[in-house]
Amino acid sequence: MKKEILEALKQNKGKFISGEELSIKIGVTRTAIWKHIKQMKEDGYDIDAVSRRGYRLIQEPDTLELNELQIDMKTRLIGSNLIYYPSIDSTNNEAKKEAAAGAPEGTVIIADEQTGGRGRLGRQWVSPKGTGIWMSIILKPELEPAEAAKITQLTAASVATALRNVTGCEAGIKWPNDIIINKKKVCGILTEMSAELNSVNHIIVGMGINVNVDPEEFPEEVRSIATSVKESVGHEIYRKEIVLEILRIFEDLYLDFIRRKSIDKSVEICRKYSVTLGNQVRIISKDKVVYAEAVDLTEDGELLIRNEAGEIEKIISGEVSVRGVSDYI
Ligand code: BT5
Repeated sequence: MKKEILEALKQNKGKFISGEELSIKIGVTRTAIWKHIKQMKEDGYDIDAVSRRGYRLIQEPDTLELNELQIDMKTRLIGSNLIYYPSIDSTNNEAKKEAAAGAPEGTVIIADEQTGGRGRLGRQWVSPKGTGIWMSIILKPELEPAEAAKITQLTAASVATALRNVTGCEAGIKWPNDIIINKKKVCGILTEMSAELNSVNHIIVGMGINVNVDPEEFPEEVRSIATSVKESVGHEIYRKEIVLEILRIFEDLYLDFIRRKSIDKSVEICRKYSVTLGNQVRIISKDKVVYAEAVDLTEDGELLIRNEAGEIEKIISGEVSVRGVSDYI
C-alpha cells in the first residue's frame, strides 16, 4: 500500500491531496493512510500534513528502496525483477545464489550497504551505507566463456554515459573496469560467470559507484585513488536517478548486443571516454610488469598496446591490471 500512497503523492508533488481522496483512491481508511504517512516521514520523506488540506510531498529521501525504483523504472528486461537489501555481504554473491536458483535474466540485486564487497582477485571493495550504488545484474546470454569480458565493456560504457547524463561530470573509462573522475576511481566493475566448457550458464556483472561518499569514509589505503560523484560535482546526487539511467542505457546496449552479436556501440563509447588510450601504461600481470603504449581497443573491447619492441599486442582483461607509468592512470 505504501507504493500506492507514494505514487499518488508523487503525481501531486508539491500540491495537497486530501486524506479522503487518498483513502477513496487506494481503498483503505483515512486512519490507515495517516499511519502510512507517519511511517514514511520516519523513513525520511518530507511530507506536509495540514488539517483540512491533506498531505503534500515536498521531497523524497535519497533511497534505493523498491517502491522508489519501481515507480520510475522504464526498462522492460533489466530490472524487471528487482531485489533490494538494506545490508548484505556482496550483491555479486547474492546474485550468484539467485541465478543458480533460477532467477530470470535481467534480475537486479541492489544494496544500501555491503559488508563484504569484493573487487577482482579477492580484493576488498569499500561499500559504506547510504551513500553508494552497490548493484549486480544477472544475465543469461548465449555466449562463449571467453566473451564474458565484453559485458565489462558494455557496463563501463553504460555507467560512464549515465554519470555524464545525470551529473554533467566528465566520467572517463580506465580499461578494463574502472570509471574515473578527475584521475580517481569513482566506480569499479566486477564481471563473474558460471560456465561449461563452451557455453555460459550465467554472467553476474557487479558495479560499485561512490555517489555521495565523503573522502573520510574511505580507508587510508584507498583514499588516494578513490573519489565520489559528490566530491566532483560539489553536491549530493539522488542515487536513484543514476541507477535508473544506468539500467536504461545498459538495456539498450545489451539488447543491441544480443540482436547484432556485436558490442561495437559500447566499444565506441569506451573509446570516446577512454582515459587509457594514447598513454604510456604499465601492464601488471601475476609475474611481470611490462611498459607499453595503449593504442586502441579492438571491436571486441580488448586493449591493443605497442610494446617496447614496437610490436602491437592484444591484451585480454582479467589477466592484468593497467596503470599509468607514474600514477594510477
Ligand atoms: C573492482 O575491482 O574495481 C571491482 C569492484 C566491484 C564492486 C561491486 S559493488 C557490487 C558488486 N558486489 C561486489 O561484491 N562487488 C561488486 P578491482 O579492479 O580489483 O579494484 C579493487 C581496488 O579498488 C581495491 O583493491 C582498492 O584499491 C580500490 N577500492 C576499494 N574500494 C573502493 C571504492 N569504494 N572506491 C574506489 N576504489 C576502491
